[in-house]
Amino acid sequence: MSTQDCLFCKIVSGAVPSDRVYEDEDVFAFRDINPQAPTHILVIPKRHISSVADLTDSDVDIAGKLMVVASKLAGSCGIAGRGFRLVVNAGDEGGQSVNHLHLHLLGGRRLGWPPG
Ligand code: DGP
Repeated sequence: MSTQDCLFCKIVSGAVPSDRVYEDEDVFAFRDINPQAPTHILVIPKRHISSVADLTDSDVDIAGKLMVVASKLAGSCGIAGRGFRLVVNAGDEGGQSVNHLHLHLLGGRRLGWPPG
């Protein structure tokens, strides 16, 4: 898929509206359209990376930055103290439906384990 056809690239560019909660030069974060918890935020790289399975050694910085931003957002959203979950779905059986790398930040309720 080209970045022109990618839904999350369109959200980054503003072509598709979103409820943005954070943005810097590398990372964009916005509320999930179909929240699975009281707090459900997607944290994505602005640069198109299709999947966590496509990360390479040259992506170490952005992969780490996504984690750091997600952790800081958990703090600013008030869920860090209670606990939260970061989820990255990959591929068909992993439940990935949008082919642009994204971390789900979920919190605000007790989360079950194992996941479905
Ligand atoms: P995944 O299944 O891991 O690929 O997660 C994709 C998530 O993206 C899913 O929880 C719903 C969310 N999503 C899909 N389309 C949109 C959209 O247009 N806007 C927003 N804010 N979220 C979307």
